[in-house]
Amino acid sequence: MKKLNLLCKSAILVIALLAITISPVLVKATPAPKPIHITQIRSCDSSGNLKDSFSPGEDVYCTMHISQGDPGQTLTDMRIYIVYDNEWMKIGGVTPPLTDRSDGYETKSLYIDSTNSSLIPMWTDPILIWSHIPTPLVPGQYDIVLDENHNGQRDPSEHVDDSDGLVVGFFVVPELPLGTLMAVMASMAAIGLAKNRMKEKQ
Ligand SMILES: [Ca+2]
Ligand SMILES: [Ca+2]
Ligand SMILES: [Ca+2]
Repeated sequence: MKKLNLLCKSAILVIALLAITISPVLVKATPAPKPIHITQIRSCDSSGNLKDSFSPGEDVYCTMHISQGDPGQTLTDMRIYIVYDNEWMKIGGVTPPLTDRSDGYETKSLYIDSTNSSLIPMWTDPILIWSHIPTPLVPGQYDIVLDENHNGQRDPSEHVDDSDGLVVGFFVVPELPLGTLMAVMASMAAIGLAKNRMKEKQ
């Protein structure tokens, strides 16, 4: 009888030890789902080809690169602003409010399901962010800002087409005779170069 009791106690001890050993493994087996992570936003055409120069009679699209996101994850009501070149940058330590210079900012939500989850990393389908109808695009130099938390300003973790401030997100170039066009582009490039030099000195 004593032998039987000893056997029972040993069995209980082994089961308890197994439970202690296995439980952390079981907890680890259900990791938290990975949230959607966007790494870039870039200007493109209606087919998703990256494009940085548009004429006033064209439409501007953008695409976002998603590096991570488990099924069921969402990002809701992100805003996509088109602003003048570097207009999103801090001035005197103050982050300026974003003012859209196109036909209004776009609102975009992302939802990851089991189908598109398997495609990540991926670029999103092109998103129309500035239509030339009814008003043609205004020539100039622009950046695209992804306001993920839709608070109307560019926070440090939020992406910009021109994230380093050294390159323009995209140009809208006037439709002019070739000679005039070359002169305009040369002057725009010179202005950009001068700005970059000023930034590097700061
Ligand atoms: Ca727009
Ligand atoms: Ca923001
Ligand atoms: Ca671009």
